[in-house]
Amino acid sequence: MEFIATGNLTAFDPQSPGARAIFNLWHLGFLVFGAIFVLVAGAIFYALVRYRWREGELDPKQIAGNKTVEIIWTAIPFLVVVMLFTATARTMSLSDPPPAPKPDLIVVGHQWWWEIRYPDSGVVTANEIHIPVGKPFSVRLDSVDVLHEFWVPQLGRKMTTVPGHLNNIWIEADAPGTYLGFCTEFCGLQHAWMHFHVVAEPQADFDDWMRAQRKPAAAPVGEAAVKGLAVFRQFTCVNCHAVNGIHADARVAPDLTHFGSRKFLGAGVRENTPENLRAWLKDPQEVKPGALMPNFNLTGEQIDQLTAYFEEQR
Ligand code: HEC
Ligand SMILES: [Cu+2]
Repeated sequence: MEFIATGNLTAFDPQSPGARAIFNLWHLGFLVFGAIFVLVAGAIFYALVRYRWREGELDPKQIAGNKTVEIIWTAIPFLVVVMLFTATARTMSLSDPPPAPKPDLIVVGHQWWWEIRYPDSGVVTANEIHIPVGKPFSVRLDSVDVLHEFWVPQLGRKMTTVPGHLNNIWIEADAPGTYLGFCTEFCGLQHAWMHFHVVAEPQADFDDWMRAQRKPAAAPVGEAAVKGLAVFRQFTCVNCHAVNGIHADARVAPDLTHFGSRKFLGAGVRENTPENLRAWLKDPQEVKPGALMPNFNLTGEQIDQLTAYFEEQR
C-alpha cells in the first residue's frame, strides 16, 4: 500500500507567535540544562582526575557546613528555577491566551477524520481548514467518539478533543502556506491517518473560498454526473454524508458539498484526484483499512458516475 506524506511536520519551524513562544522556551531550556550538564559533569570529571587518591596522601581539609558554599549552591539553582518559571508562565500566556467568547472555528474529532465548522457562515467541511493570514483564529474543539488531539506544530500548541467537554485553542499563521496538522492522541486503528491541512491565505482569497463554500451544491451538469447523484441517493450514502442543497444532512461522515475543491481525501491518506477517488469508492478498506465507511461493491460504471458527480462539486 502506498501512502503519501503531506507537508512539513515540524515544531522547529514555527510560523505563528504562539508556536514561536513554545519554540523559544524549548531553546532556552535546552541551553540552560545543557550548560548545567556541562558544568556539573565537567566539575565531577575534573575532581575525579585532579584529586584522585595518591600514594601517601592525607585526607583533604573537610568543609562540611561551610555557610558561604551552602548559600551559593542553594541560591544558584533557586534563581535558575525562578527564571525558568517566569519564562514558562510568559510562554503560556503567549501560546494559550483565553478563548474568544465566540469561536471562529469549531473542529470536531471523529474516528478518523476532522469535521470543520465555521459557525458564523454555517460552512461545514472536512480535514481542510482555511484561515486568513495574520489573523488569530479561536478554535473550539469537540469530539464525537474518543479522545483525539489537535496539533498543527507550526501554528500553535496542541490540545485534546474530549467528548462532552469543549476545549479551546488559538491558531494563526504569519505567512501564506499549507500547514500540516494531525491527531496526536492514540484513537484507534487509523490514528496515524487522521491528518488535516491548514491553508493560510490572504484575506481576499479566504473570502473567495468562504463565498464558494457557502453556496449549496451545484446541480450536476454532465450526463454521468446526473447519474452519479442518482447513485448517491440510491445507495445509503446520505445516511452518513451531508451534501448541502440536496436534503442530505447526516453528520456521521465528511460533508461532501464541495468535496471536489479539497486537496486530500480520507484525512490525508491520498491526494484528491479522480483516480484516487475511484480507488476509494471501489473499496475504502483497501485505501484506509478500518475506515468507518463500508465497501458498497459498486460497479465500475457507478464509480465513474459518482466520480463525475464529485468532480463537479467544487
Ligand atoms: C456508514 C457511514 C458511511 C456511508 C453509508 C458512506 N460513507 Fe463515505 N465515508 C464515511 C466515513 C466515516 C468517511 C471518512 C473516512 C476517513 O477518512 O476515515 C467517508 C469518506 C468518504 C469520502 C471521502 C471524503 C473525504 O473528505 O475524505 C467520499 C468521497 C465518500 N465517503 C463517498 C461516499 C459515497 C459515494 C457513499 C455511498 C456509496 C458513501 N460514502 C457512504 C462513512 C460512510
Ligand atoms: Cu484521533
